[in-house]
Amino acid sequence: MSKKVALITGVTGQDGAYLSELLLKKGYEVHGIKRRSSLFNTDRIDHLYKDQHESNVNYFLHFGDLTDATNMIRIIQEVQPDEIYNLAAMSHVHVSFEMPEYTANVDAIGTLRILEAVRILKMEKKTRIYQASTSELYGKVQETPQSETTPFYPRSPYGVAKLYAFWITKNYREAYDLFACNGILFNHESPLRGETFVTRKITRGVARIKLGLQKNIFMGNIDSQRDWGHARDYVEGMWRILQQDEPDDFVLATGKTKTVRYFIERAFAEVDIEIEWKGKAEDEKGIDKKTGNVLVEIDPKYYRPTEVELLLGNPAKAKEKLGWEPTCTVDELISEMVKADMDLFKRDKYLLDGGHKIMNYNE
Ligand code: NDP
Ligand code: GDR
Repeated sequence: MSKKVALITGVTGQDGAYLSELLLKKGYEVHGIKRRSSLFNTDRIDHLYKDQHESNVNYFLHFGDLTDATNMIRIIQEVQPDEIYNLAAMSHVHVSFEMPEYTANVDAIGTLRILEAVRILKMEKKTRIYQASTSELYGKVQETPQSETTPFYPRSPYGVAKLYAFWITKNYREAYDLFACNGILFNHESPLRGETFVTRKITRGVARIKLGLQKNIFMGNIDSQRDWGHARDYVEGMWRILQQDEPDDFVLATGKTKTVRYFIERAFAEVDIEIEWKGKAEDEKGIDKKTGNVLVEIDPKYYRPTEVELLLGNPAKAKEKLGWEPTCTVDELISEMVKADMDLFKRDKYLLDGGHKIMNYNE
């Protein structure tokens, strides 16, 4: 049997990297779409990339952008994928308030461009499509735990754009018989998580504070609750969604929720620092119990105009139909992320101690 061919948009992101690894292990020929950037932007996948002149190359990168329809059509025509994983997005909820139109163009219309490309190329029977939908669709709490039947109420331009993407995916499935599926994924993290998402911001800050590279971290709403899993588990779920006999939509979640505050406490505990909280609201501070140093402060600039207070998913359908279950607890996730950031920033510490300059990451 010939190799299956997969095309991943957003291949340079956290999930793109884990999914590339998974599909290569499964024997796929994997194609990824990366954006042109003035700096190298393939750090997360460089270990998978082989010189294209070597033999047995099965990983290919193409320049592209979800805002460019002709580029999408051409790449899909050239690659002839059996499976498309549409992971590309302006994925930062807070940033989407600053760039609502761009977010809609990429996250909503970008999804339409891919569906249309498959239709224009008459590849409906050949190509299966995975759409990276999100728990941000639930937004303002209607019920918990949130499942495939919970009503949506998005609370950000990102959530609203992804709502369009969810429905257009479903509509193309029903209208044109496309094998197009939504994975409604709750937050999933890893050492590869982008540095400005809350988990990585915390683990990076904790490591740098422990190593004496930074004094404190500034946070937004530390009482919001998230259902956090590990990205490695979630990309396995994406793949399983596309292996079903019939296209369908699935929630992937752990079924447990924790506050940002809990994440901060546990991350500091990983480096033997115990945090106690003093003050209220914007004046609240996280203090090192032993030294009295202020390690966490609140900066309202990180508050969102409208917040998603509580996410808690019900992954029962995925368990029953896909045989999918998360394998990593939030505490294991925190431990892995803090260890990885300690290793990363020990290099900076080493350079600094040797009298060299390092970049200032104090954001
Ligand atoms: P990342 O932000 O890490 O990666 C996003 C990817 O999309 C990057 O490769 C980025 O490229 C690319 N991208 C952004 N804009 C464009 C564009 N205009 N054209 C082409 N590519 C673009 O996100 P994650 O890996 O965490 O998430 C993957 C997908 O899953 C996203 O769609 C996200 O919205 C969704 N999602 C994520 C969840 C999570 O908890 N991680 C949960 C639910 C859904 P570059 O590297 O150049 O910036
Ligand atoms: P989220 O992730 O918005 O859930 O979207 P993020 O990690 O950005 O925020 C989670 C919660 O933490 C609160 N928070 C802060 N967030 C950030 N980024 N920075 C801070 O300093 C901070 N302080 C508190 C937030 O207000 C929020 O409540 C992620 C993205 O990956 C989306 O693409 C994806 O769809 C959803 O998860 C599911």
